[in-house]
Amino acid sequence: MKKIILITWLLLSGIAQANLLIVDSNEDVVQVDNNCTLREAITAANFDITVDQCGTGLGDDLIWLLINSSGDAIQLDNQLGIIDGVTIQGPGADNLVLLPANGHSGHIFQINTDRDVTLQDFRIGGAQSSAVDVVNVRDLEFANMEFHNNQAGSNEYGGAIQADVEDGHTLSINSLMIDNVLFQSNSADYGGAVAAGGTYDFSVNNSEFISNTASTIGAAIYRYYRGFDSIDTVFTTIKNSQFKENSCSNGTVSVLQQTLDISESLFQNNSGVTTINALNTRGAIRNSIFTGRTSGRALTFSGYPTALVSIISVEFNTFINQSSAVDMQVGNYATVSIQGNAFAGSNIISCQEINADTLVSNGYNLEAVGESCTFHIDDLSGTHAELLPLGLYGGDILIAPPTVSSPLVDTAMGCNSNDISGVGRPYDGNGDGTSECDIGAVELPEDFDYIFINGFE
Ligand SMILES: [Ca+2]
Ligand SMILES: [Ca+2]
Ligand SMILES: [Ca+2]
Ligand SMILES: [Ca+2]
Repeated sequence: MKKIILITWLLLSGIAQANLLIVDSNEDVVQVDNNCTLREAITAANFDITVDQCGTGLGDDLIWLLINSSGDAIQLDNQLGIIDGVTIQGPGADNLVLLPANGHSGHIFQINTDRDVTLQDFRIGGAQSSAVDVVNVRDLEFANMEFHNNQAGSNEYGGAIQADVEDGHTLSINSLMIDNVLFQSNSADYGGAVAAGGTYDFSVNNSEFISNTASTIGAAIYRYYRGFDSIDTVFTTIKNSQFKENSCSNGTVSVLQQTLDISESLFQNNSGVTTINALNTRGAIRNSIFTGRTSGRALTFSGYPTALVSIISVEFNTFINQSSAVDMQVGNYATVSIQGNAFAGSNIISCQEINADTLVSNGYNLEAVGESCTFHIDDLSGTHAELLPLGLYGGDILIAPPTVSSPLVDTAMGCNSNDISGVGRPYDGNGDGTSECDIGAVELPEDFDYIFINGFE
């Protein structure tokens, strides 16, 4: 049945020339023995030839890994080279892992084609060299995958994915899309999970980055473009994703020269000097939660005198940090506007300007302790946010909703997108018949009982 669905999909998907190649063995040999290994299927797909029982490749092929007993593995003796357009479809990340055999210290995949490549529905673990190394590719997509415990080798960037044009590791790539992928405990000097330098489009949706580390820059993501001309045309989009317990002295997510759009995401218990390090960057950070810091900074913005000033808007986020943590620092050659944020932690200095008049408040911010961010007539300073504890309130992402009586509810203007749970806003949270925006990342729904949903009273 699955096979029929896949073939139908293939026919309907507009791929003029492609074949379905079905892998039915978890061995790693190329040998005529009446089966089809992954290495045989990739060989058939690369050269559009017939290999053993795989069938014959033709154009941009689909390789289906029909190895779906729970916990199955393919141990690779050396890297798999992809040199033609292909989709490699696994049986689910829980059902199949690709890992290096003893003695293989190279990549799991190396991609070198001018066609599109998609890897989906399997797991890669334990690579001692960037798990996926990109030399050339057109559109590259990872979907429904997991990367565990992969580490970059010496002089490599990106423990899981090395796609860095800017620093010379990758020659060409049109776009990199990451959708529903878990990156856990990967490491590198630059980009513990992903190194994605260059001018191509980079997007992350619905993904998790947990316990990744980098020794130099970007525990989860390293995304630098060092030119000074393309700031408005280089896009980094991060949406509906979670970054937890990643560690690097210089940023969990480190970006240079980008138009940045971070929304509906959770940043929790990341360590190092800063969670987001945005240099020479424009764009917006919206509807996200930054929590769990007792020192360092959640957001750091600065620039270079040789470039256009970086301009960021920070809107409708919730910050829950304590002690000496700073929620946001505006450094040299950066300008930041804030609106509708809840600076809800007990830290005294939520906003820090290196130079005067670089932070602009457009109102509707609340600051629990102090008044470092709250100087607009429509801001609230020294006001407790009255949040419920960070927890799962019916969704799949930790949130800290306002209580019904919170001063956050129905006291803001200008929220024109979803809250962190992806729910459209505003709602009428105070029951007066008028739907207005709540300050912070979480919009209190109408007639919704969080306490009941959360299972305690
Ligand atoms: Ca064979
Ligand atoms: Ca082919
Ligand atoms: Ca509301
Ligand atoms: Ca209302």
